[in-house]
Amino acid sequence: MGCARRPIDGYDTAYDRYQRSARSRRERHRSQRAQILCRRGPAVLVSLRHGFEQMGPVRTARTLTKLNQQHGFDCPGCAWPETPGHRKLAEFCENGAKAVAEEATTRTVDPGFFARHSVPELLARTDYWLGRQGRLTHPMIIRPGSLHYEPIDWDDAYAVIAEHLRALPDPNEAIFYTSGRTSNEAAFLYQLMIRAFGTNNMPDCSNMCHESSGTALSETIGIGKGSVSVTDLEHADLILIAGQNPGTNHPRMLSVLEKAKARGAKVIAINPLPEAGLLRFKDPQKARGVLGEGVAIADEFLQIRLGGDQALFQGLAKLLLAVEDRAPGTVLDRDFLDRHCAGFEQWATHIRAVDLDTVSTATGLSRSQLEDTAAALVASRATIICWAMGLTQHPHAVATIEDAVALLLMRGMIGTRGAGVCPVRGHSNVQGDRTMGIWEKAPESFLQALDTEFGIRCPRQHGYDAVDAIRAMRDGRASVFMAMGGNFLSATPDTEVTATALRSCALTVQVSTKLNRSHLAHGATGIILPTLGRTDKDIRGGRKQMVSVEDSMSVVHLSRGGLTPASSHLRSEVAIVCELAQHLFGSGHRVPWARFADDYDCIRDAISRVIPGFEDFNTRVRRPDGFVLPHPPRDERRFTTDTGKATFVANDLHWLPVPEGRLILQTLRSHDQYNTTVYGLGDRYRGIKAGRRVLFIHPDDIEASGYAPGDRVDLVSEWTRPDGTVEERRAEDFRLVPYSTPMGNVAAYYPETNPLVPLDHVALKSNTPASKAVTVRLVPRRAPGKRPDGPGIELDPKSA
Ligand SMILES: Nc1nc2c(c(=O)[nH]1)N[C@H]1C(S)=C(S)[C@@H](COP(=O)(O)OP(=O)(O)OC[C@H]3O[C@@H](n4cnc5c(=O)[nH]c(N)nc54)[C@H](O)[C@@H]3O)O[C@H]1N2
Ligand SMILES: Nc1nc2c(c(=O)[nH]1)N[C@H]1C(S)=C(S)[C@@H](COP(=O)(O)OP(=O)(O)OC[C@H]3O[C@@H](n4cnc5c(=O)[nH]c(N)nc54)[C@H](O)[C@@H]3O)O[C@H]1N2
Ligand SMILES: [Mo]
Repeated sequence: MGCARRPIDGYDTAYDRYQRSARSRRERHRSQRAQILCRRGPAVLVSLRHGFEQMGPVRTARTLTKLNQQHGFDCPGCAWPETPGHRKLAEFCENGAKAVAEEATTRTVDPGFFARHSVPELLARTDYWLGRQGRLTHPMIIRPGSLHYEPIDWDDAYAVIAEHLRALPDPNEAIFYTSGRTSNEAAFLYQLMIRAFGTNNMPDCSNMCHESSGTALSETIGIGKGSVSVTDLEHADLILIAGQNPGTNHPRMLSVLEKAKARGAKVIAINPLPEAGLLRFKDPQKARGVLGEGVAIADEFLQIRLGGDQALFQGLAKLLLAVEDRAPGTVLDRDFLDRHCAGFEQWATHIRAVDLDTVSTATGLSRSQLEDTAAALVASRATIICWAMGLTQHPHAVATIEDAVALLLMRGMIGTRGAGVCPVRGHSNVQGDRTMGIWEKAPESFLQALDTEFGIRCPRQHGYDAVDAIRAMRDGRASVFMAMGGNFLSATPDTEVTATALRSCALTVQVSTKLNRSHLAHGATGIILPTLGRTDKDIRGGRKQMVSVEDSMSVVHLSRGGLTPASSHLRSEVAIVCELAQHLFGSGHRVPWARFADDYDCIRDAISRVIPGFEDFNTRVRRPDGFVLPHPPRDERRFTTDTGKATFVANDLHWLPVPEGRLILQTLRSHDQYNTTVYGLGDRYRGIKAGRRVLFIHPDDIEASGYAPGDRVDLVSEWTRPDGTVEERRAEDFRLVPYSTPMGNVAAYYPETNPLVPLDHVALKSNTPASKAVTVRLVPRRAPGKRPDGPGIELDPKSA
């Protein structure tokens, strides 16, 4: 038992405790699988510690040995694909295992819990505390004027919801949110129910996430998804990783990058922060965890200023054009440009006018760094650009990504081996949910196919995205809000505004696995419907049902939960949608809801007739590694844009200058959270031991603002309205942590900082909150001595 004897990071103690306390031989025997996992190293040990704490050793072993296996369940962590073919026993990472432990916990939040704790009391708790209380076990309702949730029967809950929906003067006064964990099957039925009801109001987490990528990619290459596979990454010469922290958020990606490097690929990290996983790495599946004295994944680190990436991509394009001018034929793929592209000449003229000094100012990078990077691009025969939230959550995010695409197009580097675009998705099925029609502006072809399959008439008017949904509730244009998963209140910007918007609703409904802050900002009536998660066994129609998901690289595969659910009252998301639809539409509706609820194969059959690429869905999804959806640029260099060509877009250059006496704040994830779910209060990759209310700031900026490292301050954000007046928002009590970040650029954790993000501060075209580009200033604390690590998000409990 290597792991028990080798104390690393102190994480062996949970295992030791178990060894001492294991009561029966049988339990010991069953834990052997856990021991096998133990031998895989400390990152796995951290996973086990979380597992043991939340669900005990036996359930931990049973769970982790099924994670990402062909007959197991898909990791609810991130959307990074599994390695096709032979899978390792531990085909998961530390953070995936934490996500699983969080869901598979044996702790429960039952009616007694809600009787003990009123909503105002729960509002004063931290997000960390809320998340640790366990799985929701019963449908609950809070009635007008009450301070407590109380139990309600499923049928009664459906009746209340259906009644509210039917009473609306216009279906567009209802809003239906989706988070990205929802399976394909549930998502397909959910959007069907919503459209049959009569609205396209389907905001989803994508609106806060990769919407900018989808928008930019649709405009340039005709499809809003990435064009590369894992194999492409392994065959690339050069991989740029911009605005992404894979060591924390997509750890399994690092193993692929390591393989690529072994084959000679060069990796360039573009980030304001020296993120640990990129700069010091060890395979999380076989060695001492991502940290330790590992190797650098990145060959080069460009410490870019926040929001400087568009300037970088344009500057690099200019340098590449200059090389082509000096040595024609060395850079441009003329054949590809002539055959497949539109707008190149106009774009090139625009790019030639870019001023490289401006690029240096905007990026904070020296001329030689730019030239070296350009040289690496010229030398590479196959380049991949990967990115995540560091590019998408800026005001000029869409233009930035379009400029990244142009850098590849000019060299013909799309639809060839080892090259292309790689937006790395977040939620494990966020891409699949969009494919299934969770989209406020789904295309006509999709709506028509639904009409034909089900004999309904889908509404054509575009619906609200997340930001517009908040505006609609705030302004009284919507009064019923339903969420399929997620934590709308904490994930969206402008927390106070969003809370007021939700509280102004007549009804809010949350389909959830765990308690979160959104349950506490409810409408006059609030309902919680507890649901099965990815890990749970789902028995319907007398047999075990399976669902499917689509990963970041368009691979669709099955997920089968195997654990005994936390309570016998839980229902699957599919069942909840079907049962609600039956209450809403009555019997005899054209959609066979009852059949769908009892046989998920029937849902897949319907999907196979509605959505291109899903032909023969039930057969192909049962293949060991599932199947890959079509992607015209990747498969046949076909571009389904308006012009039928890959499009160069000439974008004006934007960046984020730092106003005098102010700082630009990015809001990001720690190593110990999953979006709004906080696993722990530390961030060991950034050296934070406890406490999430920290501000990472350049030491000179601390000094210039008259503070000392460790001082605690309030943050005030500033937002200039179109009429020139300035709005201010405040978040209290952040500790100043000197850190390696560009001058004028600071970082702090989401969701604690969401109250600072103005609702109207969004990316052009994608309407994504620009939560990595918030202008702030430091001010002395308003309430010194207050709680050191208070509620994740400050909301006034009295206004509940
Ligand atoms: N363990 C864990 N895994 C997760 C999640 C989680 O919360 N926890 N969340 C999931 C989800 S939904 C998503 S979308 C992904 C998110 O994955 P990431 O995008 O990696 O998440 P963030 O923490 O927002 O990190 C953004 C990164 O971009 C950098 N950055 C910020 N602004 C800029 C900029 O202007 N330019 C450049 N070049 N870099 C910039 C930041 O320094 C940081 O490294 O992860 C998914 N996986
Ligand atoms: N300031 C700032 N804000 C951000 C971001 C940022 O970087 N900065 N990132 C944005 C991004 S990228 C995203 S994706 C969003 C995330 O937004 P969301 O997806 O809305 O938020 P999560 O925190 O992932 O949702 C967690 C909740 O989902 C529920 N849940 C978990 N699993 C299941 C399930 O299987 N079924 C159901 N029905 N419920 C489940 C649990 O109740 C849990 O409390 O946040 C966005 N907000
Ligand atoms: Mo995301």
